[in-house]
Amino acid sequence: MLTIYSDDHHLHHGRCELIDGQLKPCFEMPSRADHVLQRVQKQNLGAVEAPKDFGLEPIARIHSRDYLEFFKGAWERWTEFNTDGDLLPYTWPARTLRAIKPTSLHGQLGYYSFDGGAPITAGTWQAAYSAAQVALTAQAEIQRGARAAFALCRPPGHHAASDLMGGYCYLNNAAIAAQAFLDQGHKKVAILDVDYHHGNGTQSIFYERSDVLFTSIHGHPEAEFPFFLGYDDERGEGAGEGFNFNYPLPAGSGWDVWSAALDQACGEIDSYGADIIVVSLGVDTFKDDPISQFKLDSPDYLAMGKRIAALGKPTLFVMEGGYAVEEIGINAVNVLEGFEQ
Ligand code: SP5
Ligand code: ZN
Repeated sequence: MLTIYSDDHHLHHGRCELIDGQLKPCFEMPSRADHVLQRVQKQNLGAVEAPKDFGLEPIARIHSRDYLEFFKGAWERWTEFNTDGDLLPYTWPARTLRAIKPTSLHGQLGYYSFDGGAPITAGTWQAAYSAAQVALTAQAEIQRGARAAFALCRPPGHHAASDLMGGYCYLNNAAIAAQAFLDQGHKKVAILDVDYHHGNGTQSIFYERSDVLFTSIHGHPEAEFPFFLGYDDERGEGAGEGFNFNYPLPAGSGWDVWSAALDQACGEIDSYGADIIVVSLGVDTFKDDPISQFKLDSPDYLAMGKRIAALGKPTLFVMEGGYAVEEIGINAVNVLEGFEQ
């Protein structure tokens, strides 16, 4: 399987995030992608290539122009404040406030985010832009006839909505790739989101559409980030009704419970008749993940890949979360190896 990877991800290295009342070093760190790349090479998964540049247009098919313009220019505006911290939001238009776009940098940052977990640093735009190109380059490989490809994206994307950053995500790499498949002639794309967290951004982007089926297995939002989306009664709206399937699971879920949900999600993907599968591949379901509560073990990821392969469709894997840095490579590449077995 071909892997697409860009060193540009090193340009994004947020300093800290708020965890249990303390500012801690960001869990979403550059070494994550480095470990996955090393494992790809160690296991001889296949060639590793740099992304091509497809420009901004395929990104603008998913993200609003005003959001992209804000994100691209935010760091430059922040340098005028002459502080050395990351750019982080601190006020959001929650209930009782107005969702209007203020003129100031921090007002706009609150307007274009849903949490304080997506710090903007000097290189964040370039890193996120390159991650989207990584996804698009892997997508093009499948478009040319490959059975599968691996987009080793960092920063991740599935929490990012059309005009919102959050949850370590800025540009929704999986959604951008799914849209590219449709724009290049495919009629039905299924997204299978196996990250521990609900892919709220991806769901919201396709919620009123029937050309993308969204399925997600994740920690129950009653108790887990992102809290405000990901319940099983969210089935899609309008033309999208019946094309959204959430499988929220309790803390402590292991492979037995998790794989039963995977079977159900795969059943929906089969019935839908997808041409293409896009997998939002987070491995924060691992038992030793520092911020998550599922109990998958490394061999389970081989079984996961095998089950996804049984769908029998061309499959694009897009890297999302996973914070047990020492094992992230083993677990992510196990999915890919399980798929190829
Ligand atoms: C892409 C992705 O996986 N994003 C996840 C963002 C999660 N942000 C909230 C983290 C809160 C962690 N709380 C853990 C408490 C441990 N004691
Ligand atoms: Zn996650």
